Amino acid sequence: MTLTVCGLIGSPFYRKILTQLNEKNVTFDTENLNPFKAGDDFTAANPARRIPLLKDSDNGVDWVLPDSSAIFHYVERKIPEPSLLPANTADYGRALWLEEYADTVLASTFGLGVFRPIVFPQMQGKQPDTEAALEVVRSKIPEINDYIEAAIGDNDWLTGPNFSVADISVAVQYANLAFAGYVPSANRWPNLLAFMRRVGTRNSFAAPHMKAATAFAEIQKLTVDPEENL
Ligand SMILES: N[C@@H](CCC(=O)N[C@@H](CS)C(=O)NCC(=O)O)C(=O)O
Repeated sequence: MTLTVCGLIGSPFYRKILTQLNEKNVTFDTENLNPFKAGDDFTAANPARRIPLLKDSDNGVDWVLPDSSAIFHYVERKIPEPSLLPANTADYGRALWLEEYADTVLASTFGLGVFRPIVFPQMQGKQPDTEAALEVVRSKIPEINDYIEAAIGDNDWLTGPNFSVADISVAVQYANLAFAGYVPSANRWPNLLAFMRRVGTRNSFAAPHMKAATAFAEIQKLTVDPEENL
């Protein structure tokens, strides 16, 4: 079996799958795939033209699976241990919901609202759109932080006693906010900050995260006035 994950290290969805496979302790290959530059074969593999993609040699050379959620649950079935899905049914349902919430609301608010206006212009030698990003940090992100803060509560992980798909999906999205320069206030959202630190101690997450952090090291970060308590 050779699993190959295609994408870019800056993509939270790509790192979601790298973290999962690292948790499984399996060897796998990676392939650089830039969704903005890929050719027609990318459209054939995924008409939505989004990364990541997964290739699995067990299924033949033409087999390719798009979408981080489809890939994640495919891998869970193929390599069940250690499981990243809660054993308890209620927790399992919550984990699927939080994966969906992270992949949609967090991804669009953090990615399109903050990461892109800060990082993308700089990749083309232009100035970041700091005002646009700050507007999203002020108007949309606090309510998301409140929701995740309450979902964590006094627990280590979002859904039950073990690290799960929910934790990975949420953490990779907050990581991209940090690459753009925004880290939620530790006074206002202490559970969220403690959660991010806890996730950061796992090698499965930290290894791809550090690679991405290095790639964005030179980016001029967003600065938020501490007085705003954001
Ligand atoms: N629902 C998809 C979303 C993937 C996604 O949006 N990937 C971004 C990179 S982080 C992408 O490929 N964007 C290309 C574009 O916007 O054209 C998943 O879970 O894989």
